[in-house]
Amino acid sequence: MHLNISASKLETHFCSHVFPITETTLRILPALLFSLIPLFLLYFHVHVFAFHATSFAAAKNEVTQGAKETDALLRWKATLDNHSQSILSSWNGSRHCNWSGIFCNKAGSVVNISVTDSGLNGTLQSLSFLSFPNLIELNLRNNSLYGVIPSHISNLTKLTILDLSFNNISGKIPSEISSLASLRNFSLAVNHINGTIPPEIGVLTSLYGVWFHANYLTGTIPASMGNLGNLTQLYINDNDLSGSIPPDVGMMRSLGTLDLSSNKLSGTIPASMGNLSNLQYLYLYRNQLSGSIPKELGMLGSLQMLQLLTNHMVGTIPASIANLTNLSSLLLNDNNFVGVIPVSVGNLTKLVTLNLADNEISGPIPASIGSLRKLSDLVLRNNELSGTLPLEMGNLTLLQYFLISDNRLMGRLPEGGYGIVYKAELPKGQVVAVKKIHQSPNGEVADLKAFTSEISVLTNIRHRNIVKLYGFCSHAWNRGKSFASERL
Ligand SMILES: *[C@@H]1O[C@H](CO)[C@@H](O)[C@H](O)[C@H]1NC(C)=O
Ligand SMILES: *[C@@H]1O[C@H](CO)[C@@H](O)[C@H](O)[C@H]1NC(C)=O
Ligand SMILES: *[C@@H]1O[C@H](CO)[C@@H](O)[C@H](O)[C@H]1NC(C)=O
Ligand SMILES: *[C@@H]1O[C@H](CO)[C@@H](O)[C@H](O)[C@H]1NC(C)=O
Ligand SMILES: *[C@@H]1O[C@H](CO)[C@@H](O)[C@H](O)[C@H]1NC(C)=O
Ligand SMILES: *[C@@H]1O[C@H](CO)[C@@H](O)[C@H](O)[C@H]1NC(C)=O
Ligand SMILES: *[C@@H]1O[C@H](CO)[C@@H](O)[C@H](O)[C@H]1NC(C)=O
Ligand SMILES: *[C@@H]1O[C@H](CO)[C@@H](O)[C@H](O)[C@H]1NC(C)=O
Ligand SMILES: *[C@@H]1O[C@H](CO)[C@@H](O)[C@H](O)[C@H]1NC(C)=O
Ligand SMILES: *[C@@H]1O[C@H](CO)[C@@H](O)[C@H](O)[C@H]1NC(C)=O
Ligand SMILES: *[C@@H]1O[C@H](CO)[C@@H](O)[C@H](O)[C@H]1NC(C)=O
Ligand SMILES: CC(=O)N[C@H]1CO[C@H](CO)[C@@H](O)[C@@H]1O
Repeated sequence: MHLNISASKLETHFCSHVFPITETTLRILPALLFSLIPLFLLYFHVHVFAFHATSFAAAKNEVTQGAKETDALLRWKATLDNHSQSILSSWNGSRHCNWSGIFCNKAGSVVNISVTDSGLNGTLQSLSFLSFPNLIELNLRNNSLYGVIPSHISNLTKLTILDLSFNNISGKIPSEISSLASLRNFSLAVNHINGTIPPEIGVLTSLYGVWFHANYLTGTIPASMGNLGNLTQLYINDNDLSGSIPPDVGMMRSLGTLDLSSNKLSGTIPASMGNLSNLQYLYLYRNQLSGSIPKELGMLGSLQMLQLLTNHMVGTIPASIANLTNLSSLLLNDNNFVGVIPVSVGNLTKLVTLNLADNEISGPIPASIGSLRKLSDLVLRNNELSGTLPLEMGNLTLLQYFLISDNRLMGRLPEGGYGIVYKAELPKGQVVAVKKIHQSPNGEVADLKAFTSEISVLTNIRHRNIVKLYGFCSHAWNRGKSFASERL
């Protein structure tokens, strides 16, 4: 028998000439043909000669280019530690297109260097980027590279994919990245990069994805990023970015994911963000954002996740939120929101998680909440909610976490999917209500969650109609759980 119950805390945790056939042309046609024959022969000669000359030159260039590349790769290999050199044992001899991680075009020039997850230990400083004019992808993800990103990376003018994530790279992002005009995917995630995001990034209009998360970036989000009209994914979370979110962010019309979470951003959420009509995931949590939720966010009809938790936001939850009918996760907890839970919340029928905890929200829990049939986690604790729990809540059959402590709620827990109450009498003569939690088809875990949730409800509601929790026990042997409460 456990008598002290504390409900577990929920952490919600991409070659032909056309002659116009006129009467004149038809009349001069024989003469025209005659005059064309020598011209045509001459053209053929010149062409054949030129072809031989260029192909000879090209072949020669290929050889020199290939030798430059081989040399550059071997020189870089020699700067890496012994373990890395043994991993790159195939990097030997002159047939570099056949080395592991090296991919060439038909002309035998390197287009792709992809050596990932290999523990390569060394710096990029000694990699002669000028030797790879045809490089499209440089992927050195998940190695042990350290040191800075050399400014001569700018020589990789055809680069489309640059992935240096999961290394120990430090220093700043060089402004010379502005020369990488074809860059689509740019990942520096999980390194030790500091300094600011160079405003020059705004010229890289081919960018599709930017992953700079989990570094030590400081300064503000450059307004020039508004020029990145093709950018679909922007992850700059888990850095030390400060200042306010520039309104220019609203110009990145292709954005599907915007993650600015866990920074030091302040100021208000710009209303222009309502223009991001393709946005599906918006993470702004763990910052110092203030002001209220702009009603324009109600225009983000594609939004699936809106996570603003742990900020300093104020004001009411706008009724326009009802427009976000694709939302599955709405986390507004740990702010200073006031006012009531809008009745229109009932329109968010795809919601799985709704967390409004640790705010100053008042008024009743609207009956419309019973329409949220997919709801699994409903966390409303530590607010100023009052009134009784609506009977419609019994319709929430998938509810697993239901935390409503530290409010001013009263009333009976509606009968629903939680189980049946039995009346029982203890040996001492006390009459108790015994509730046996029915076995969940999903097994113990789901059962235990529902059980814990209900305990939380029962420990926090005080009303003459509701029983005081007396204790609970878990009978593992029959896979059923029950608890007893004092009768009225
Ligand atoms: C690396 O290998 C070279 C030659 O095999 C050796 O001289 C050197 O000591 C080795 N270095 C380390 C750190 O093991
Ligand atoms: C490189 O190739 C040469 C000759 O082909 C061979 O003798 C040598 O052992 C190779 N080195 C490594 C590290 O594989
Ligand atoms: C290099 O080519 C040879 C045959 O052409 C092949 O047997 C070998 O596996 C290749 N090496 C690599 C690393 O691809
Ligand atoms: C580069 O090589 C890697 C590894 O084989 C491959 O996954 C990637 O698609 C290649 N990149 C390009 C641009 O072809
Ligand atoms: C990095 O590579 C190692 C193997 O070398 C692997 O175990 C690890 O899961 C990889 N980490 C990431 C983040 O890809
Ligand atoms: C990489 O090499 C440096 C010295 O060359 C060494 O201090 C460091 O521990 C190595 N890192 C890893 C992850 O092996
Ligand atoms: C960035 O980190 C390097 C060490 O890795 C340090 O020397 C430099 O001062 C740091 N710069 C900033 C702006 O913090
Ligand atoms: C987006 O990319 C397309 C080609 O993929 C390009 O034509 C267009 O200019 C780019 N748009 C922007 C805003 O850069
Ligand atoms: C709701 O969405 C529609 C269409 O997306 C838009 O016209 C309307 O302004 C939005 N309403 C609010 C209150 O944001
Ligand atoms: C909610 O949906 C109902 C019907 O589905 C609609 O009449 C009502 O206007 C919606 N509320 C809001 C605030 O969009
Ligand atoms: C939802 O709950 C209410 C009150 O318990 C009930 O009257 C109503 O029939 C339920 N709606 C549906 C569709 O089950
Ligand atoms: C040929 C070329 O583009 N060279 C450049 C390589 O990168 C360095 C550093 O950015 C530049 O100074 C060179 O002009």
